[in-house]
Amino acid sequence: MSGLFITLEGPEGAGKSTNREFLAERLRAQGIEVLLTREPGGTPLAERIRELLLTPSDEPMAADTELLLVFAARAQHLAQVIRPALARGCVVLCDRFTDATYAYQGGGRGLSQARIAVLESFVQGNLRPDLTLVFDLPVEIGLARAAARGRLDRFEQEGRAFFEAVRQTYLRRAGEQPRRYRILNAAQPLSQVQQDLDAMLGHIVELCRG
Ligand code: Z5A
Repeated sequence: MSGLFITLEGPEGAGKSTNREFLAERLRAQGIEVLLTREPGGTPLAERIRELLLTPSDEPMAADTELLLVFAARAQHLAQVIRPALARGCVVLCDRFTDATYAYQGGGRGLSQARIAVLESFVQGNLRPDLTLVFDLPVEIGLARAAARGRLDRFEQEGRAFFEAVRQTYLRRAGEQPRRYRILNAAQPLSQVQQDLDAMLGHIVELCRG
């Protein structure tokens, strides 16, 4: 038995967490077993790595350190949570995965996509998401939503150019592999975004049922 791996991606404030819950409810209503998780994190050890990544610090974090920490957390998450759940036949809904590494460490920090691809193969082998939903929205709307929540994390303190590069990397990757990605307009009111998700539900349920 093998489950289905669905990832939710997009810039800050795009509504990934909100819509992850919504999608999980819809799938469970169809009798599908769903596991919700997130990156960086998803296990106690990976959540500790998340803290290192998100907490602002006086010591600047080298881009390579950031990249390796992201993949260290991912290796733990895959071993403890994602692979076992897929082996049980679950649908795994994961808030961010390696597309975020291409977007933030690649697009944002300027690390080479080829170097990220080496680590992707090393840590994941052949495992890639079956479906990736990209919640897309203009940078200023996402940053305003993040700012409205209060204290900014280490990534949210970056400038506009960083987030523009993040957004463009997501859109480029989605354009290159249209079979795997679906782009949602996350600048719309939440009710409309969720109508758009409902419109995709038939396709997602079909994928879940193999
Ligand atoms: N990161 C990385 O660099 N490399 C990697 O490989 C990975 C991650 C995996 C943590 O991720 C950081 O890790 C992230 C990238 C980096 N950078 N940052 N910052 P995260 O997913 O935990 O952080 P986040 O993207 O900042 O989460 P977020 O801001 O919570 O975004 P969200 O989950 O997409 O949004 P939300 O929490 O569902 O909604 C945010 C607010 O907007 C909330 O008040 C909602 O009620 C509201 N909202 C949502 N949708 C709407 C609509 N449609 N209209 C109006 N308001 C809305």
